Amino acid sequence: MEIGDWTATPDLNEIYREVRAAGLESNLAELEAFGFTTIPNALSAEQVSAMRDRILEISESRLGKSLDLETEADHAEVAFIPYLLFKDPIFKQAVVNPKTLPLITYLLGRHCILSSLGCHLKGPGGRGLLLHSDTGNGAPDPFTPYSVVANCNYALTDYTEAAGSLAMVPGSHRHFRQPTRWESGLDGNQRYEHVIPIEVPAGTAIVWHGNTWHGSFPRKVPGLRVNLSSYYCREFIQPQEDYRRNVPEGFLDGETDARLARLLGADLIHGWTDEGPLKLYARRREDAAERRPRTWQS
Ligand SMILES: O=C(O)CCC(=O)C(=O)O
Ligand SMILES: [Fe+2]
Repeated sequence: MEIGDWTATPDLNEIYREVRAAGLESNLAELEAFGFTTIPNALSAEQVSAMRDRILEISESRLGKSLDLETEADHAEVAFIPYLLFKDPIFKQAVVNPKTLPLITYLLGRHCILSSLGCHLKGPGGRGLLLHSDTGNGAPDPFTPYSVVANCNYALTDYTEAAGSLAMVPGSHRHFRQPTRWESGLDGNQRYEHVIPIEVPAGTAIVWHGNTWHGSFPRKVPGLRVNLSSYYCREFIQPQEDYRRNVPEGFLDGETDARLARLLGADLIHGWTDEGPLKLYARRREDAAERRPRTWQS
């Protein structure tokens, strides 16, 4: 049908027309029905190899060791390589890709923002990345039917289950909760019965609703699985006023506990740059274990 300028759906009319014009209407149907969709050739072969090479260079310097895409055996498990956007102009192309952005805009609205751009670099071994919903990263159950976060995962190496591909649970965006620990396994007798591997060639993008349960399989062969995770969120997740970077010197003097500091963002994890999130998570756990009040990050 022709989409009019209907007053009941003012944003949606235009966003839907953009989805249709980009040839993504069946992807939108898949997203609605199953909570995810795959877009073949979202990146060209040149874009894939340029992004992958750059990520490998950045990872080598970050991890302090040399890495081999084809034969790597030492780098086990998953390392998150954060904060890629400003590392090379090529990464802009992933974030504003006309083959994926209309679907992200459909899920999160026109004023959505980039939340992070990183790589889950995976070598052989380990448990993989257990099933989870990205919405649950800060939101309690039950989740909302609409997406508050959404992900676009680019395969920069071929995805097969043995190579450590993305894992999905079709339809799980309608569970409105995180998987339990009995529902989150990927391997051996811990494997969740409804999980499927997303087996696609490099250059494919996989876009999913923030609620959808996903993870990635352990890699069973030598070499590296490289992805690029372009992760977006709705604008309202941001505080309205920016306190965190603007607390005046001395403002918290005399506060006897950390509550006010925390309200102003003292122990927020989001907002990381090159250091990535892991140290911040570890410090928050330590503070909780020792019941140590933290007044501001140093
Ligand atoms: O390893 C993967 O590709 C999955 C990464 C993931 O869970 C995410 O980007 O939210
Ligand atoms: Fe995730």
